[in-house]
Amino acid sequence: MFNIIIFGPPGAGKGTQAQKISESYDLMHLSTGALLRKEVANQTKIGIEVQAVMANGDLVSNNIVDEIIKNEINKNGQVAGFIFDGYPRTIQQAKQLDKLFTAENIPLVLNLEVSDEELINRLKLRSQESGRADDNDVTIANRLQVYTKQTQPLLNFYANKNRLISIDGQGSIEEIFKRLQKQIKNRQ
Ligand code: B4P
Repeated sequence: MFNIIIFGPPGAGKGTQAQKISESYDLMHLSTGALLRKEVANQTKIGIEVQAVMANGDLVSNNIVDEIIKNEINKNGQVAGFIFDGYPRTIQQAKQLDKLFTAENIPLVLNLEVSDEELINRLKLRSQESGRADDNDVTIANRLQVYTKQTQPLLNFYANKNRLISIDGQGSIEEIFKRLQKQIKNRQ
């Protein structure tokens, strides 16, 4: 089993690149953002609980996302591997995820590096058509702050475990995908 975490701030291109990696390497794409948006759209118990938090650009509680991920992994035990997109976002989530894998198939972390200016431009552009409750000026600023405070510390966590590879996340989608493929080939 081969597993990858695609990491980066909001708007770094995680969703975009995760989809391409999923198709090319036959890995199951697990996006916590997409899974949570589905709960909201279906107005499930979880969806009702998390919708205001998400619309505000804050993080949903660790217990909810940890449970969603654990269920998805258990449901899909036969796949060749997973690509985690938007998960983990806190140290607690990272520790929880590690418990689900053995040393041989512990996920590799591919970090997309993008300047704040470019992130804001991309998210503002997406806000014109996405219809996402969290794609607006105030919430975009909050999401970047939340990333810096709660998610960025994971870079050190993974660097200390020699699992972190940082990639230039600026350029065309195809250019970035080629950079990612090169790193995946080296580690597969
Ligand atoms: P996510 O859905 O993960 O949203 P995101 O961080 O904005 O990333 P996304 O994948 O959408 O953006 P991408 O970079 O692909 O999370 C949404 C919310 O869910 C969170 O704020 C939180 O409330 C909750 N949540 C999710 N996971 C959680 C967790 N683990 N714990 C707690 N809460 C959680 O794309 C951005 C834009 O850039 C797109 O329009 C794309 O087309 C464009 N783009 C991509 N690559 C480009 C390139 N190379 N050049 C130009 N544009 C590009």
